[in-house]
Amino acid sequence: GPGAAQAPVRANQLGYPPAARKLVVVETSAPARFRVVAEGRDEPLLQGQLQPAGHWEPAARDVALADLSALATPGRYRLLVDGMAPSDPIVVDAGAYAGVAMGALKGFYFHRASTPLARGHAGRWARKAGHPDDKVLVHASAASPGRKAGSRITAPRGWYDAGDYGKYVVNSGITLWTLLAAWEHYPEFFRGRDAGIPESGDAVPDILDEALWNLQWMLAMQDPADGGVYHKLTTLQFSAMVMPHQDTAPRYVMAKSTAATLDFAAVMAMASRIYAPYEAQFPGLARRMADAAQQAWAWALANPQVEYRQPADVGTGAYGDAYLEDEFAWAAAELYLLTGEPGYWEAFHQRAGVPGVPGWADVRALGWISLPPPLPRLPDDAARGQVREGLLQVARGLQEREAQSPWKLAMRGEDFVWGSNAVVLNQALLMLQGYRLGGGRELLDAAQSHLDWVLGRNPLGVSFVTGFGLRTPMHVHDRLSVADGVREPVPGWLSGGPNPAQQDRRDCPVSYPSKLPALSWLDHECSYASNEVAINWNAPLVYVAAAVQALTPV
Ligand code: G3I
Ligand code: 9MR
Ligand code: CA
Repeated sequence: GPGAAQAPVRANQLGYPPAARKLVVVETSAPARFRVVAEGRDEPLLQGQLQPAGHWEPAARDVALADLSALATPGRYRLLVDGMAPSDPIVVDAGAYAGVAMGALKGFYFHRASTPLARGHAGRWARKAGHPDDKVLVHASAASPGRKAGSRITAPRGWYDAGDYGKYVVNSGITLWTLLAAWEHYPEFFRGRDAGIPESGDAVPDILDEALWNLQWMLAMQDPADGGVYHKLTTLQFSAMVMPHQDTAPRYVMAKSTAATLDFAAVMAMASRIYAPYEAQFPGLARRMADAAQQAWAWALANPQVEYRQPADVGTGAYGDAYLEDEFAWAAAELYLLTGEPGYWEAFHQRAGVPGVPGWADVRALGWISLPPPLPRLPDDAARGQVREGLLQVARGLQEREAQSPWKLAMRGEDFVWGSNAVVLNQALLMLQGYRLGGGRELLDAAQSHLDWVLGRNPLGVSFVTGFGLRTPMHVHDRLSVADGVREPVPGWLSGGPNPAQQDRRDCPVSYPSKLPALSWLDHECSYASNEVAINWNAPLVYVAAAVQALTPV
C-alpha cells in the first residue's frame, strides 16, 4: 500500500532544486558508505559516509543523514548504501516545487461550493454544482432584530472547509491570509502561472481569482445591520459521505462571534489593499472590503468577548477560541496597514505579544508578518526594528531546534497535533520570514527541510499531498474524494498528518500502525484526525512550496 515504503531511504519525492540543500535520511544507526549514481549508470558521482544523526523520540528510531547538496546538475539519481536496496529515484529539478505549489492552489478550486466543475478544468473530478446557499436559514443562535430565526439570507460560493461541506469564517481567516501573503511576498512566482481554473488567462493572477471565491462568500457572512459576522455556515450535522449535490439538508448561519468578526476584519482589510490595483476588474470591491473591515472592527470593540458556543442541535465543527488578544492584534495590524491611522497601530502594539507558530486559533504572528517593509506604513525606525527583531528571533529559535534535530525539523513530540503537517509548514513559514528579513541561508535551508518532510522525507515514506509524489495518500477523509467514484483522490490536497491523539479511533474499523507521534497516521477514509484535508492546511503548502521555489538561488 502507499504507506509501506520498501527502503529505509527517505527523500523529498518531488526532488530538489539544483542549488538547494539536499538532505536524505537513512533509517539506520550502523555506519555505512553511500554512493550516488545517475539512474541506469554505475559510476559514482558522489560518495561518502552516512552521518549518524542520533535517536529521534517522535519516531523512536535512529537515523543517519546523507547530504547530497553537491548534486547540482538536473537529472535522476539513485542513492546506494552498502547492504541496502537502491533508493527510489532522487530528482534534481530547477522547477521542483512549482507544480505542487500550483497544484495545491488548484485544490481550492476543487472545493468550490455553489458551482459545477467542468471537465475542462476538473478532468476526472468534474462534478455537479452543490450547495447553492441562496436560501440559508438564520439559526436561532444567530437571530437579531433585523433577521429573525428561520428567515433566509443568501451566502453562496466559498470553499468547503475540509472533508466536510461546511464553510467556517475562523478557518477562512488564516487560510486567506496565507494565500494573500503568498501573493504579496512572491508575486513573481504567481504572475503568469496558470492554475487551470475558469478565470485563468484573465488580467488577475489565478491566486487572487481563487481567493476571491471565498472572499465573496465571507462578505455575505457579515450582518449589514451591525457589522458582526456569523461564525459559520453549515448543516446542523455532518452529512454522510455523499457528493455535494446529494447533501441537500438545510444550511444555517450560526451565532456571531468575536473571533469570526476579527478574523473577517483582518482578512477584509488585507484584501482591500491587495485587490485595490484591480479596480478595473472588480469595481468598488476594495472600497467595499475596507468598509466591511472597519464595521467588523467596530462590532468587535463593542462585543470584545463573544465566544462561539455550539448550540445543542448543532454538531459540525466548532472552531471555538476563547483567547482573542491575537485576533485583535492581527486585525489591528491589517487595519493599520490599510488606513495608516495611529489608533490601529496602538491597538496592535498593546497586544503584539511574541509571534508564535500560527494556527486557526492563534493568529498573532499574521499581523507581525504583514507589517515589515516593503510595506511603507510602520510609524518609525523603532517600530521597524521591533517587528524585524521579533520575527527574526522566533525564526532563529525554530531554526536552532531544526539544526539540533536528527530529522532536521523543529517539530517536537508535542507538536504532532491534529493537522501536524500544517504545523510543520507553518514553522517553515515563520523561518522564511527570518530569511526574508535578512537572516542567513540556514533559515531557507531549514524551511526546505520542512517542505521535504511533507513531500516524503519522513519515517512513513509518504508524500502527504494527494497526487504529488511516488507514494501519496489514497484514502483521505474528504467527502468529494470518497463519494465521486474516481479511484484517485482529488489532487493537490495535504493530508492532516500524524496525530497520536487518534480522536477518530472509535470511528475507524482498523487501528493505527503506531502510537508514536510521528508515526500515528492512517491512510483510511475513516481517519479525520490524521488523514483529513483542510483549507488552513493547504494554504501553508501553497505558501512554502512557492516560497522555497522562488527563493532558492538558481
Ligand atoms: O493544542 C493542544 C495541545 O496542547 C495538546 O497537547 C493536544 C493533545 O491532543 O491537543 C491540542 O489541541 C488539539 C487541536 O486540534 C490542535 O490544533 C485538540 O486536541 C484537537 O481536538 C483539535 O482539533 C481540531 C478539530 O477540528 C476538532 O475540533 C483541529 O484543530 C481542527 O483543525 C479541526 O477542524 C475541523 C473542523 O472542526 C470541521 N471541519 C474539518 C476540520 C478539519 O479536521
Ligand atoms: O467528517 C467530519 C470531519 O470533517 C470532522 O473533522 C470530524 C471531527 O469533527 O468529524 C467528521 O465527522 C464524523 C463525526 O465527527 C463522527 N461520526 C463520523 C463522521 C465522519 O463520517
Ligand atoms: Ca486566538
